[in-house]
This record gives sequence, structure tokens and C-alpha cells, in this order.
Amino acid sequence: MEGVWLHNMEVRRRSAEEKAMERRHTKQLRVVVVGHWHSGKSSVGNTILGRKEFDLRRTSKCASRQGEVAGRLVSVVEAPGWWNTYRLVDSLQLNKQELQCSLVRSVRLCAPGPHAQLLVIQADALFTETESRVLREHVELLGATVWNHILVLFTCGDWLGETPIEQHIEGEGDVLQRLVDTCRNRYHVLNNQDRAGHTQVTELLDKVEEMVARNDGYFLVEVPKPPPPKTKRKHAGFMVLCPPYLSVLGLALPETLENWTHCMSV
Ligand SMILES: Nc1nc2c(ncn2[C@@H]2O[C@H](COP(=O)(O)OP(=O)(O)O)[C@@H](O)[C@H]2O)c(=O)[nH]1
Ligand SMILES: [Mg+2]
Repeated sequence: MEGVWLHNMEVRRRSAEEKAMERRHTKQLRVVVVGHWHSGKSSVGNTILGRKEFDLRRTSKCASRQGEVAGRLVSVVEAPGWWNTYRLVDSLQLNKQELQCSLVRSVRLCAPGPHAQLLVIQADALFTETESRVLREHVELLGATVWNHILVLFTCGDWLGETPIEQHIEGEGDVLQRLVDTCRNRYHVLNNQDRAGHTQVTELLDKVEEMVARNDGYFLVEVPKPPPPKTKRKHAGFMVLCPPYLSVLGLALPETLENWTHCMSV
């Protein structure tokens, strides 16, 4: 008799625990904030969490903060930014790999996976063809499917004044419109100077949840395999530095490998 009672109690306890877990899970929202340097990523994190959690000083590291917002447990990860006019093809291979690893790390910090990527764009600056190209190249370091999980988040809503964001998008022309189209018309605008304006954050979280419902949950990225080490290799008793490294050091590239090994002998 006692055994049956204990069993029933155990079943009831487990079921309650599972329901609580489920509720906690559905109330969780994990977002990664991406964008170029100085676009307002840290400020977005602070506005979402309703307090100063992210440091506005520039950093190349990911930062992760949590808080309860409008009844949800929200995790915000700020990914390292990129230069808005600096194309990947122009950058050193070394930097590209570093940036890709940092972006992957930002997704990993959102375990088991982020619900959305908030792609930050300033509403007070022109969005040019070059910026668009640079942005697309960087975003796609996480794979082309990442676009299904992106919401364009405009900062500097205060700069717009009474102008609706739709009018701004239309006025900016084709380049910005195409980006918003790629993100299936998901966009929002925040004024990070006005953290007391609670509806702007709850509206944003509602839009994210709508996207999550449509995508059937959070997303994962395929982690790119680390490339074989390129910076240094031994060659017949010489330490050879490969071209990207040489250009980092500001050295001219020798014309032949023989010359090269001679000039870099250690
Ligand atoms: N006026 C205004 N300034 C903003 C807004 N969002 C960010 N900023 C400013 O833009 C600068 C860069 O912001 P930050 O969050 O550090 O950008 P991050 O480098 O992308 O993290 C800071 O001086 C912020 O105060 C906004 O909505 N309105
Ligand atoms: Mg920042």
C-alpha cells in the first residue's frame, strides 16, 4: 500500500516538475545582438534588460547577460562587431577566422541555441550598398539559413522623431528595402535613450516570439571546422611565416620561397 502511494507521489512530483520546466522553457528567450561597431549593440542589450548591463566601451569579446523582462527570462548575447566598410575579402584570413569563431561563440553562449539574431542598424545613418554587402558577408559567416532567424533592429529611434520607421525604410531606398525583404519584413525600432518606454521592448519580444513560432523554435549553426594552422610552419630548419602574418608585421613579401626562408631564418 505504502509502495503504491509513494509511486503515485513520485509520478505526480515528476509531472509537476516537467510542467514547470516546460513553462520555464517557453518563457525563455535567447537573442544574439549583431551589427557593426558603434551601431548600438550594447545599448540594445541594456534597453532590453532595462538596466545598464553591457559596457559601452569597445570590445572584441562576446558578452552575455540575463534578466527577467515582461515575465520572460531573457538572455542577451552581444556578438563582436565588424567595421561597416571593411569587406571580408579585404580583411586578412586571420581576422576572418577570428571573427567567425567569435560569432560561433556568441551562438554557443545562447545554449541550446538562440531564438533570434537582432541585426542592429542605425536609423540616423545612411545605409549604403557597401554597408549592405559588408553586413551580408559577415552575417552569412553563420550560414545562409541564419536569415530565417534575423530581425532588423533599428537604433536611434529618437533621431526619427515623429517619422514612422516604415517611412524611413522607404525613404532610404532600394538597398535597405532589400535587406528588410531578405528578413521577411521583420523589423523594429528602439530608442535606447528612453529606457522607461517599456512598450518598445515588449513589442520587440512579441515580434521575436512570432518569428520563433513560425520557425518552430530556436536555431543552431554548423560549427565550421578550424582550418589547419597557417601562421607558422617549419621548413628545412627555418621558421616560415605565411603571407597574412607577414602583412600583419608590415613586411614585404619575398618573391620566392627560397628568398623568403632565407630572410626569415631563425
Ligand atoms: N541617440 C541615440 N544614441 C544611441 C542609441 N543607441 C546607441 N546610441 C549611442 O551610440 C553609441 C554606440 O553605442 P554602443 O551601444 O556602444 O554600440 P556598439 O559598439 O554596437 O555596442 C553610444 O554613444 C550610444 O550612446 C539610440 O537609440 N539613440
Ligand atoms: Mg558594444
